[in-house]
Amino acid sequence: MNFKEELQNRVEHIETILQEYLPNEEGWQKSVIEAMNYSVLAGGKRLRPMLMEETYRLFGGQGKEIEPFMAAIEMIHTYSLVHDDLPAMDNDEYRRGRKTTHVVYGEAMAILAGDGLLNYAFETALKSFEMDGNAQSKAQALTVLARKAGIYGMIGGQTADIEAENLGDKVTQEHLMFIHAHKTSALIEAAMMIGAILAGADDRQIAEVEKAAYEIGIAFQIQDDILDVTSTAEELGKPIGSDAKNHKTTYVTLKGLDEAQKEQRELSEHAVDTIRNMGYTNDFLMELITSLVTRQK
Ligand code: GRG
Repeated sequence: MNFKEELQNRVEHIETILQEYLPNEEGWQKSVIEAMNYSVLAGGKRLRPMLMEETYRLFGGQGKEIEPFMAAIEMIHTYSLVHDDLPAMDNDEYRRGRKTTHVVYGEAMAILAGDGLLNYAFETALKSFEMDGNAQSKAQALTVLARKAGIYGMIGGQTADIEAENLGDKVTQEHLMFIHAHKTSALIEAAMMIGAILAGADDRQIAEVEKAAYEIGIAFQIQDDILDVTSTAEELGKPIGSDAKNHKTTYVTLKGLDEAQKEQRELSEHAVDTIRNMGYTNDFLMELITSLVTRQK
């Protein structure tokens, strides 16, 4: 089987898991649940649950306890996109090739859908305690999920990002790295660390995974910045040029396209080496990481 087919199989497998864990659209809260499910099922690369499961497999994990965490991280990621698209933030009309949640359901319902997804993510992850597996590892995984999504992770990064918008070209490399490390890498770190934790990796291995995931996240974000300049709206499923529109300093504006591409390749290669040097193999994971550098959407 080739990489593209394997990737497609994994996306389908993740979407089956998501369907299983998403709430039923019923009751007086039906509207918010519809908006939540619309947002999660809008498509997307499913990168975070994929990285989580592949890291779990890398360290020999075989159970189903990973599945509620896979659904949970995609719910948290989706909530962040729903809120990021709101008029008070980026005010975007399209995402994943479809109208954004606030355009379809109204602003109030989009805020609630984001809140609902964030909370439901933890309700979902907690279901892993009803399954086989080590309860202490699950508690550790929950701790990582909560922290990396919060003020010391993604929300912290989004805060620094919003403040950077008012600074124009005065944003420093240090400020930009804080944004990328927290807004983008933190959730990727959570995904891969949780995979490692649930598979029983030791503390040193978890720390190595965190380092590799940090680099993957930065490389992923640099490609996001590059695509905003070089891609098309059809390919991306969202408007291009939004960084320039919002006067954002990005890796590309700071370093230029060539240097950004070079650094991104180096980061990704280093991440692959870090994982290889741990002595475990997962060819699909390696190819997935490498493919992120050349992704077109
Ligand atoms: C609102 C708390 C809060 C956080 C928002 C994720 C985020 C933080 C903002 C979205 C904008 C952005 C460019 C974030 C950087 C991370 C990133 C590239 C997200 C898009 O992730 P993909 O490409 O999206 O994995 P799909 O649609 O494929 O799931």
